[in-house]
Amino acid sequence: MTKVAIITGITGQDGAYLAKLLSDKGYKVYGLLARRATATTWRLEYLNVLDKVTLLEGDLTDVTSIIRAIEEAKPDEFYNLGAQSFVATSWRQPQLTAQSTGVGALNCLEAIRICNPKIKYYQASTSEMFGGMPEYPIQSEKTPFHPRSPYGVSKLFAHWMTINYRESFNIFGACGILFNHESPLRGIEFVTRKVTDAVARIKLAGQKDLHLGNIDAKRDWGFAGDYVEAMWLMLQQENPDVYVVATGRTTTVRDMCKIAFEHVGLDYEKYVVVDPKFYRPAEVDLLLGDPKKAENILGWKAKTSLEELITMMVDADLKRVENELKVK
Ligand code: NDP
Ligand code: GDR
Repeated sequence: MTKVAIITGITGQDGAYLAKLLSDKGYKVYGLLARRATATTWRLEYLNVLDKVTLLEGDLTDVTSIIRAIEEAKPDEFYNLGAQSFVATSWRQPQLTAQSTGVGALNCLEAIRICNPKIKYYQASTSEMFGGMPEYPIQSEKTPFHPRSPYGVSKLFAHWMTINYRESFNIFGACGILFNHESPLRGIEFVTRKVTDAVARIKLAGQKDLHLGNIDAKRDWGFAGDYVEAMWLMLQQENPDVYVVATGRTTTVRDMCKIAFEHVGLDYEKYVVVDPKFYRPAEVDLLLGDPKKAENILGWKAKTSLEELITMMVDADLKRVENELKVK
């Protein structure tokens, strides 16, 4: 029997990779498409998966639209990847973030409870829930939470709601606490892609410098293509659970810049300008995940090194900039 999945956030980075993974596995894939003034399906096109998915209009803040989508798709699995996911924006639009990132998850769980409580639910939880407190330099499923942004607080609400719906209504709700993961499909506002795009523009298109915020922050960066596999594995287990998904290696933004610039033969120190405009009201200084549980129980391991990831992203951005210059 063909399995059916709904993905919220299908137009985002992870949504596109997951849509590809599931459709390659033979799933019928539906995606919730939030109404926007301009098309947002470029990532699905990039991975050649747009014509293999069915998009249903809906918004996480409108529970009736989620109920409609479930009634139409009749899914076995529901992956809630939709969110206002940019941490910096969450201070400027805290209520929107709480509604889509936090209450949005509750809306999905309610829709499942009402329509069919047997649907398996995946919640996109995040390492931002830990807040990078100095007393916990390595974070695992047992580390206490201390979110440091409206985004992190909203995600923690969604995380606990998932566990609460499991305990209250026996819904199969799994939470993946994913650490940062990137790809050539990463939004341009996130630091890795901001850097790889700038490297390409400095190399090929005369960009002079790159303004960044806190370059001493440390992140555990992996490849999104590897991480969506872990999401799927969590819903194939007998019981729902919480898993940290990470590489187990942490690197400063500064050293990530070094890798990116060196790939095109440039010295990052000549171009990177520290600009307080990009500092955050509260910073998460250090994220480093312990992925042992995911390794032992899911059999999952990150396959792509940071060097492979960043050079893959720089190469993709070099191609994009070359194509832009050809059109001009
Ligand atoms: P993106 O920002 O790339 O994608 C977010 C998606 O959510 C987009 O498709 C966006 O639609 C959609 N969306 C936003 N608001 C709504 C809404 N109100 N109703 C319906 N859809 C909405 O995020 P990623 O793909 O990087 O991340 C996927 C999920 O995983 C997110 O929940 C994120 O918070 C979480 N996460 C991500 C990590 C990472 O490092 N990437 C790490 C840990 C967790 P549109 O395109 O129309 O704006
Ligand atoms: P993050 O990712 O906040 O960890 O959230 P981001 O790439 O935005 O920032 C990572 C670190 O880099 C520092 N930084 C900058 N960040 C941005 N965006 N722009 C800059 O100019 C800049 N300069 C320094 C930041 O301060 C931060 O320390 C991502 C998102 O995908 C979340 O949705 C997800 O939950 C977490 O990862 C895990």
